[in-house]
Amino acid sequence: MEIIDLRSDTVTLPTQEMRDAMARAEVGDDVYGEDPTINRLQDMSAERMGKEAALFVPSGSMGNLAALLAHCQRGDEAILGELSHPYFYEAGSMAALGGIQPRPLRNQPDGTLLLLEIEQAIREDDPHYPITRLVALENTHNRCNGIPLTAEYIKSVGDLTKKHKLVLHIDGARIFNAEVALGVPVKKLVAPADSITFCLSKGLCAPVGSVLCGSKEFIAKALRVRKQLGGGMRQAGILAAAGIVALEKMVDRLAEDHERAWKLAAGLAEMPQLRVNPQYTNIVRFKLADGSKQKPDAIVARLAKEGMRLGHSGLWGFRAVTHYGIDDHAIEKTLAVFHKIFKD
Ligand code: TLP
Repeated sequence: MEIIDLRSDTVTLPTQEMRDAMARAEVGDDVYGEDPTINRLQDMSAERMGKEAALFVPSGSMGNLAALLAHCQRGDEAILGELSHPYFYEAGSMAALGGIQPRPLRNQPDGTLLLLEIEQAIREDDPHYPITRLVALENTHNRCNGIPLTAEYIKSVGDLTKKHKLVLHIDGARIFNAEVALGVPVKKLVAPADSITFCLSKGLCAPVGSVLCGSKEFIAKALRVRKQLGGGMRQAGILAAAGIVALEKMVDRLAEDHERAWKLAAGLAEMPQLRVNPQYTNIVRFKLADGSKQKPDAIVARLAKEGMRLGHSGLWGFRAVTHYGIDDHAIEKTLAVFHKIFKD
């Protein structure tokens, strides 16, 4: 059966060019810093992000955690959005493994945190309080409909963190979707940040891996943390080779994913049974209209019978994510199946 998998852009498969590059990759022991392909990917990543250095890590979650552990001490506080990935979806790792206290603030519908609320959350120097160390932003913002944060907003948060001698980390798992959607170079988007994690294995289709970027001093600390977390890999140049193809070949085409997400959102919005959130990049979030007789689980099961997979939870409704494996036909078929479900 034809499978249309809209659950996430994490389901993308490596392209043939990636598989060829992986087969040919020159490798070495990266724990000794001797894998030439990883070294090349790290250099390219640092260059692309406008930072001094970079570190290849197995996942976005490890990239965020390594950043938090390298920046913060036990008992420090990290200000971040209540809908942000490190707070919502990383199994409480910063608290469990780093003794870092998260200070969640309300995310605005546009994914931002209010500057005033950040400023109010910064602790005074008082032994009763934890030390505020870090602010984290997410760009694009998954739970906020994949919205990209603008360079102006990020700069205003960077000005604030500098003023208060705090660190700014960006979870840029989908930062290239932001670059493409805003038409602003990624270097400019991340310039105010002290560190940034971006993912190679989402819309960019590499099978594994994320990259953490920042100053040389910060990356040296993060390298030790990566080892503590068991993330020091050996001949992983075989993975980095796919990451290099991801960076060189897969960024510009993200515009196609955004266009298809727009078509999907527009088609779903025509159905009175659904309420579709605003769409910005490759993420479409929607819910059943109030009073609907349909049950979300039944819809998911019915879609599955037709070979279609969607993200769903009682907490946030449906999520459909477009990616390299989703073509125009997949969008048309998805819309046709929804029409059929609502007709029956
Ligand atoms: N997000 C996944 C799930 O974990 C929710 C997805 O399907 O979207 N930052 C952001 C903004 C992410 O969306 C994700 C993955 C991560 C970090 C973590 O990346 P991985 O899965 O590589 O640990």
